[in-house]
This record gives sequence, C-alpha cells and structure tokens, in this order.
Amino acid sequence: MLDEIADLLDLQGERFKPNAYRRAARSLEALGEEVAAVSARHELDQIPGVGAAISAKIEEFLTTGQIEYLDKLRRDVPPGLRELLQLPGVGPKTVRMLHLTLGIEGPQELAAAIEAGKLKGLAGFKDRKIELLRGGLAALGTSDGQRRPLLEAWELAERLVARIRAGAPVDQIVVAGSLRRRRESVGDLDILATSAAPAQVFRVFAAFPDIEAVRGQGETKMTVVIAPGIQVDLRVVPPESFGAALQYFTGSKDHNVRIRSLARDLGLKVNEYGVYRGDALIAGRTEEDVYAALHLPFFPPEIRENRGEIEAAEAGQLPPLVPAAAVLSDLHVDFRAVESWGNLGEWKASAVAAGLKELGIIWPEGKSGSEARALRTQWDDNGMERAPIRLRLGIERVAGAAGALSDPFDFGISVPTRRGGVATPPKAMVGPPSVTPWTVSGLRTSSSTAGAADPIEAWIRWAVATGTALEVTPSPERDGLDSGAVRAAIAAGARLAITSRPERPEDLRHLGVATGIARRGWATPSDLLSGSLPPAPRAPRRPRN
Ligand code: DGT
Ligand code: CA
Ligand code: CA
Repeated sequence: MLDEIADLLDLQGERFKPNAYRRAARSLEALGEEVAAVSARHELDQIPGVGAAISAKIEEFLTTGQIEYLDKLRRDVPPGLRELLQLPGVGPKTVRMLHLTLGIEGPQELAAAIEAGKLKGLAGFKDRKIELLRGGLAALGTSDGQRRPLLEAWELAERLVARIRAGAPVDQIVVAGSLRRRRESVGDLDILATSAAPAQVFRVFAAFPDIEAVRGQGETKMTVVIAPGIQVDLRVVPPESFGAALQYFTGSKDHNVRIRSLARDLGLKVNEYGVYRGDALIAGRTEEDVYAALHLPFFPPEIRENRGEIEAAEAGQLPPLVPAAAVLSDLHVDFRAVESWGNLGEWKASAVAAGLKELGIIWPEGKSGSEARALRTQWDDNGMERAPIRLRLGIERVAGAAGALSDPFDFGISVPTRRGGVATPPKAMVGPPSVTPWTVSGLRTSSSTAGAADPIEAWIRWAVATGTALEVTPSPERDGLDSGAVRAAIAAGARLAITSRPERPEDLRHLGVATGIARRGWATPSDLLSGSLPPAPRAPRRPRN
C-alpha cells in the first residue's frame, strides 16, 4: 500500500513524498517481524524512514484495514492512468509524462497514440520500448476496445453462430469484418444474418452466456459486449441486401473506398443495401452479384485490403489462392499434445472430421525413442492407415543447436525451431544427411503480444537456402508467419507449411484459420510444402517387444 501511495503521488507530480513512502516500504519489507508487533511496542517511529505521518497510516491500517489517504488518492487519479501502471516497463514518471505531453488518460488513448506514431521520437521511447508497450496493451485485455488475437475471436464467433443457428430460424449467417478477412487481430465481431424472425434471433443472441452489457438494440441491429470485453454487432438484413451488406461490412474500409470510387466511374452507387443506378436497385442479393455489377471478379475476403488486389483484378491476375479444402496435411502436431491427449482414436476422429489426409507428429529432441515406437504401434492398432491418413514422424530441435542431430527412428524429417533459440537464423542446420529439414517452427512474426517480432527476413533467406518451409499457424502472435511475412516469404521463393498447431484433437479444425492467414498473404497452392512432400518415410518399423 505504501508503494501504491508512492506511485499515485508520483502520478500527481509530487517531488519528495513518493520516495519517502518507498523508503518506508523497503524498511517494512526488511523488518523480520510482524509490523503489528512493532506497533504494539509503540516503536513504529523507530523503523528507518517511518516518521510520524507514515506511522499514523500504519496504525490506521492495523486498526481499520484501510488507509483513507490511499483511498482518496485512488479517487483523485483517473483510473485509466492507474491501469497504465500495469504495463511492463512503465512507471509513474512515464505515465505522467505521457499524460502531460500527449494527454493520454488510459490504455485506449495510449494504443491510439502508438498507432498514430506519436510516441516516436519522445525521449526514452525507442522502437523496442514501443513494441513492448503495444504488446503489454494487448495483454491488458480487460477493458473494451482491445484487439483480440484472431483465433480467440474466431472461437467466440464459432460458438455464437452455432448458438444462434440452434435457437432461431436463420437462413444465412456470416461473420463479416476483420474476422472474415482473417486479420491477425480483431477489434470487434460483425455478424450478419437473414431471418424470417429477427426478434427471435436477437432474443437468442441476448441470452448468450457471458454477456457483460447490451450496448444498443434497434429493429435490425444489436450490439453487446461479451466477456472479457469483446464487442459483437449483430445485424439482421433483408435477403435482397444480404450480399451488399456482407460486402460492405466485410471491409476493409480501404478496399470499400476503392470499390465505391470504381462504382462512381460507372455511374453507379454502392452502399450496404445494394448497387444502384439512380434509384433502381441492380444488385445486392449476393456478393458475387455486387462485384459483377461493378464489372469486377469476386475478391476473396482475405485480400480485401487495397494492397494491390484491385489492380490485380483489373489486369485479370487475381492470384488463385490456396482453397481451404486443398490443405489436407497438418504438418506440425506437437508430440506433447498427442501425449497429453493420449487417445489416438480421438486424434484420428478429429483428423478425419477435418478432412485431413496426413498428420505430421513432431518430437521435441531428447524424447525417448520408445515413445515414438509406442505411438507408431498405437497408430497401426487404430487403423490410421486405413482412414486413410498418412502419419509422418519428425524431430524438432533448436535451429543451430550444436552437435549432430540423432534420428534414432529413421523418420527422416526434422523441424528446426526458433523456439528457445536465437532470434536470428543459424549458419547451418547440423544433422545427418538422412534428415530432411522440413519446416521452421516457433518464429513469431506478429508483434501484437509482448516482445518484439523476430527478424523474419533473415529466416526467409535461410529457409530458401536450406529448402525448409516456414510454418503458418492460426496464432502468429505466438508462433508462425503472419500474412505480411507470408507475402514476403512467397516473394522470396520460400515454401509454406500450414499447421493448426493443435493442443487438443478438436483444434485440428483451426487449420482453416491458418489457411486463411496464408491466403491473406496471397498464398497459392504452389507455395505450399504439402504440394510436394518429401518422400514417404521407409516402411514403418513395427517393433516387437
Ligand atoms: P476491426 O473490427 O477493427 O478488427 O476491423 P473491421 O474491418 O471489422 O472494422 P469495423 O468493425 O469497424 O467495421 C466493419 C466493416 O464495416 C469495415 O471493415 C468496413 C465497414 N465500415 C465500417 N465503418 C465504415 C465507414 O465509416 N466507412 C466505410 N466505407 N466502411 C465502413
Ligand atoms: Ca469488426
Ligand atoms: Ca464493428
């Protein structure tokens, strides 16, 4: 409490008092007995740094459990400023400076200031520190207005849609917005539906568990906040406008600005209700209709960012993005996940449900060979080959780790990982020639969480030079390439390995989310490793023991 008083006084710009409270706090920490015992002997003021004012506050706490002075300070300082104190590497002096120079009063304003580049050049704000702040803000997570990792938003959306479908008569229901574009972070969810009974749809929506607040409700739109603070907009639109609404609310804003201007050139008007010539509605039921009315091909949602897709379409050169249904391999299932969900039958069922034809199960280096052989036996006993799903086994080791890579099982695949290793790629991957470096795992390319992103360019060059693919996962803030890195990798000629990085069998369905990130990076089938897998391993050795 004394430290908190010091922080709050610092926020108010007090010069000497904060350090007096901190000194007293340090003395109490070093006390070696209960402060109540010292108080009982009336010796509080003999503690170094504890004068009359502080000892009175300690007495107050011991008798009432509170310190009125602290309570008043808490009331006086804006709550947003106190929240900022929780950020890594941010003390009261920094918060006060941000408050005074940029008028920042809380996490949202700080996030906006970072995005607007206002922190650049401020004394003490190197790029790395700004990255840390950005990550810290994302992790604060408690207040509204935070962007969420794609996968978290996707899972919430999945539950919401399933619930609405189960409880109300909906014809079409699609989550639009940044989630449909598979943006790596999502601000809020934008759900669109058509229904013969909109009121019932809204009733079911409002009854979703974990709703923190209802922000607004009209005839056609309802906005709620779902714990922990994710805003969700639901719109029920007429079927003849569904395509136009979907096009409008999928965005991105920049893409839509271009679309509207192309429409103007054709003497047309486009909005969330449809495409109009004068007052006549000429398209709106489907997105395809909307784009066709503007003489444009259908744009896959993932590339609607005004990053060259309009020009590509005009030149008739939209890339043939890898279809989600074409990704039939999940190339990096961590053995530890299989181990902790030991029933291979469940993995098989999930893999079949996800339409997979191949699973790569990867050992962390150092695990024993008997476990691998036991898995192989279990696999055969479960009839996995008849599913038919091919099993590939491999070893993951830190890229650049010294010493020969032992491959006792003869599986022939290795996964150099950045995880736990250095941020820049090694000169060479050490290993026996029988081992094919397959995918690079553990790269973090999105800076939306704490810590800076890895220097991806160097890894891309290394992947190209060593013939190793780069992993694309549904969680680039944790590991894997984000869509920007995907685009850079493709431009450099690197291959991609798409994986759901599942923790549980049911997570295999996240492969589609990872595929979305690859598509967002303009990946086509020929950019995938799965299009040209290394030769199948030698016939599985069934141990007899
Ligand atoms: P988010 O939620 O920050 O992750 O990103 P979005 O893209 O989902 O943005 P959001 O939820 O504000 O709006 C959804 C879509 O609706 C957006 O991508 C484009 C469209 N939209 C929203 N507001 C406007 C606007 O003021 N002008 C235009 N042209 N489009 C808008
Ligand atoms: Ca949104
Ligand atoms: Ca929205």
